[in-house]
Amino acid sequence: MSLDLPKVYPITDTYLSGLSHAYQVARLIEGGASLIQLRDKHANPREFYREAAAALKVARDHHARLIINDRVDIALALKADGVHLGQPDIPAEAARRLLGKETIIGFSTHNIQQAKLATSLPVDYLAFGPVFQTSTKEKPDPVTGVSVLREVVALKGSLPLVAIGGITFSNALEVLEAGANSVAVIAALLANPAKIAENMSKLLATTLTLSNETSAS
Ligand code: TZP
Ligand code: MG
Repeated sequence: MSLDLPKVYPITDTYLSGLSHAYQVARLIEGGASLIQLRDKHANPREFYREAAAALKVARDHHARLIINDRVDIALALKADGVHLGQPDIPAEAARRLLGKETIIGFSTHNIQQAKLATSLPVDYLAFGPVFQTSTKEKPDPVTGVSVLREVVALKGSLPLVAIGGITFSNALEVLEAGANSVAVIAALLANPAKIAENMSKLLATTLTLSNETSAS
């Protein structure tokens, strides 16, 4: 069955927020998040494992799902809800063999060709971007804009699609109206660490104004 993605898919960032993954997860859940990705490009595997274990406990206590960025080993060891793979990570087929069919696998794509190839992979959702300019990712791929996102919407078939990169309160609706099933967001939710729950709930509320026609697709 196709994965039912929430309209807003927050991703943690300890550098930007200055907060532990577990604390960010708690605040995001307080704001209404039900699916959260843990992303850490700086911690070593041992630290990331320890932080992810603590964050997973918070998520489990609140029936939210946690996806681990990059690290299939950590997702497997902790029995997390899923893993998010990038282009340089281990192949989706290998991750699927290790994790089994129930675990969510997401896959990042940055251009039309990658998105096309990804439609035949054993993954549960595609991420596409950066749709807009982002300062959060080091060495991001070129900005795609909403028009290329629309082309991906047209080719992806029934695979759920997450738009990522520079998504804010001002452009989230445009991206969802273009046909993305969800928006993955870092800076707009975490840059003000005192307002994570508030911003999460505001962004979710923004997406509720989507027309039924768009949100049913
Ligand atoms: N992949 C493409 S853009 C991006 C990632 C991880 C960063 C998104 O962060 P922000 O702050 O929402 O632009
Ligand atoms: Mg990655």
